[in-house]
Parts: sequence; structure tokens; C-alpha cells
Amino acid sequence: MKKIIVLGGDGFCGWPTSLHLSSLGHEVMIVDNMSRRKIDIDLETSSLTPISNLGERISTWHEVSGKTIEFRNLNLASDFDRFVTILREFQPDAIVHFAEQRSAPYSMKSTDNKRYTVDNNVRATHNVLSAIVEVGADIHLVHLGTMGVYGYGWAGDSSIPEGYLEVTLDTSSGPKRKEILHPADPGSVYHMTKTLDQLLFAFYAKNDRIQVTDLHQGIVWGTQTAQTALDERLINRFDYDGDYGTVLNRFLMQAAIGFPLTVHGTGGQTRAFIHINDTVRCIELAISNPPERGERPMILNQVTESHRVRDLAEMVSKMTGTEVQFLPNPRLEANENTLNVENNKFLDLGLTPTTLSEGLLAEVRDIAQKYSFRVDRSKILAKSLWRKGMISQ
Ligand code: USQ
Repeated sequence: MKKIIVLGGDGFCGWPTSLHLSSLGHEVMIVDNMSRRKIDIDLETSSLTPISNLGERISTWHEVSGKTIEFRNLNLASDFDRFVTILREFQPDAIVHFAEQRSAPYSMKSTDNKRYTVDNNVRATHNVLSAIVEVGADIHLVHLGTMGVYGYGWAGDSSIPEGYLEVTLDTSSGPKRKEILHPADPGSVYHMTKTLDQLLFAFYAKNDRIQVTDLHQGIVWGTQTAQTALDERLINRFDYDGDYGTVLNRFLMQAAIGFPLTVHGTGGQTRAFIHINDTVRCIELAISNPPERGERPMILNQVTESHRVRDLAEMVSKMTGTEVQFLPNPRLEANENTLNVENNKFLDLGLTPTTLSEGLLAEVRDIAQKYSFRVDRSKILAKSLWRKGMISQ
């Protein structure tokens, strides 16, 4: 069993991951500065599901499972010395890093939001890496990255490899094959911070021999895991608002209240998806299979299936009878793209994906409909424009 710190352990992926790791018998400590809850207050919105405060979550988990999760309230971007002290005292074997501002629309909303997202995310990641070097301990860092680092469509219909691209260089002694970090092509300031993270990982893996696993995750859907479903006080968050809600969960909530499904542009955007249950399992598998010390960062594509946005809308519409509405796209992104993603590494490690066809209906019934009375309809439409004064497509 391992000692594991979950940075951002109160968030949408962090909370179910903390419970999953704790249920497996690992000793878990959550480090979080409650920023996600504070942003909800600023945006005057809240999770569709009634999430308890972190103290109640942790005490309920103890009541239900007999297991203890520790918590430290700390801002990773600014409180470096305290973080070093925590590492010295807790002596983790692994750190799971979710502690970043994760919404693309939020990151594009204003100059302040762009600056906050870069300052928060890049400094947090760099502080984690330098703190690991500072304590000189053998700590495996598992980071939640994004599929968005690859960009969408520039490589045509060739498949996206797991992090590294093989290229052939013309040298004076003939062609030379080389594997390089896949070119970055971020579509928002948020996604850009994750591409910068990749360079930090590459440097610290090379210079300080830190073991890093970077997980390029797709869009998560679903809400509950086996552990968060044990008691309503453990329930996971479900974002539906125009900034933090992700596309499929938004469609499910919209269907539950009969709100026309909000497809941006033509809906020809193809994206990769994964269920929250598979997210927590992937983190478990990543922790159990660290790269060797001195190796370059291990990159895995954490996705299980790809879909076009308008196909998802049609699927939800057929299932529920809700109409589909094509809206001007507030983002700058390709109207249509193909996406083939390699994900063999997780499948080889034993991941058995939850598919959309299995889980979708239960999600509408058990979560979206059950809590539909909590929806604030004025928060549904996405209003964050990618370029000031941009003419919608
Ligand atoms: N979209 C709609 N209608 C909506 C909401 C979104 O058509 O009501 C479209 C967007 O225009 C976009 C696509 O759906 O083309 C995906 O949008 P999203 O908000 O579901 O996902 P995204 O902004 O890419 O970000 C989310 C998470 C982020 C994670 C990323 C994985 O917020 O943390 O890194 O998914 S990925 O998309 O694979 O890069």
C-alpha cells in the first residue's frame, strides 16, 4: 500500500479519485485550496448535485468505510515552503496532481482569467516539481493532462500517438529516426497551460530524474463512482453551467429539464470521452505502473471513445425527445474534425471501459432528473467568447 497525496482532491476528478485510492487501502492526503468552490461563488452558480463541504465529505467517508483521509488547505501556487514541509512529514510515494484551473471557457473569459489560469497552473506544477527535488525523495508524480494538448484536426485522420511522435530527420549521414514530444496545438489558455506543463515534466525528468506520468485525458462524463454513490454526503459534483459544464453532462442536464440541446456551430467537433469511473481506475493503474527513474515522462491517452458533438446531441435527443439547437459557436475551433486516438496502454494495463451506450440512461435518470430542480436556467448558455468582440460563426 502506498502513501498518496491528491492535489486538488476536492474537485470533480480529485474527490472520486481520493475515495477510490482510499478504498483500495492506500493512505491518502488531500491538498486543496478550495478554489473551485470559490469560483462557483464568483460565477454565482453551483453544482447540479448538492455537494457537502470537504470536512463533511471526509467524516462521512470515515463513518461509511472506517478509513481516514487527511486534508491540508494550501495554495500550491504560492505556499511553496508549507508544501515542502508537508512532503517531508507525510513522505508520499506518489502525488496525483489535479490542482489546476480546468475550464477552457473560464480561462478565456477575461484578461484577468487568462492571467489567473497561467499563474495558477504553471506555478502550481513547477512548485510541485521543485518541491520534489527539494526534499530529494523518490516520489512518482501522476499528472492529469488533457487531450487538448494535441489540438484537433491538424494531423488529418492520422492517429494520435501516446505523447511522442516518430519523425525522420534528413542528416548528412542519411535519414535518422527520432521520437519527439508530440507538437502542441492548444485551443484555449487553459489548454496552453497543460502544454507548458509537458515541458516542465520533460525537463525535470531529464535533469532530476523525477518519475512523471502525464495522463492526456478526454472529456469526462458521468458523476458517480462506487464510493461517491455510497452516501448522498459523498456525492460528486456535476457542473452544468456555460463555463464549467462539459458537453455531454450539459446535454444530459438539458434533456432532464427540456432545454434545447446547445450544440455549438455545426456540432462537427469530434472529441474524446471517458467516464468518471474509468478516470479513477486509470489513476490507480498509473500509480501502480510508474516509469523507471531517469526515463522520459510516460504519457498515456486517458480516453475510451470518440464522438462528434452533434452525434451526441442526436443520441440524447432520441433517448429523451429533447430538441437539438444549433447555436453560434462562442469558441474559435474547427467546425469539423476527425479524431483517432491511440489508447492501447491503458487497455493493455487492464482497463475495461464503461461505454456511453451502457451508462447514459442511468445518468439522466439518477442524477440529471433527480436534481433538475436545482438548475438555474440563466447559467446554461455559454457566454465566454474566445476573442473580444468576435463575430460568432
Ligand atoms: N460544446 C457544445 N455545446 C456545449 C458545450 C460544449 O457544442 O454546450 C462543444 C465545444 O464547443 C467543444 C466541445 O463541445 O467543441 C467540448 O467542449 P467541453 O466544454 O465539453 O470540453 P473542453 O472545453 O475541451 O474542456 C473539457 C474540460 C477540460 C479537459 C478537456 C478535455 O473542461 O478540463 O481538459 O475537456 S479535451 O476536450 O479532450 O481537451
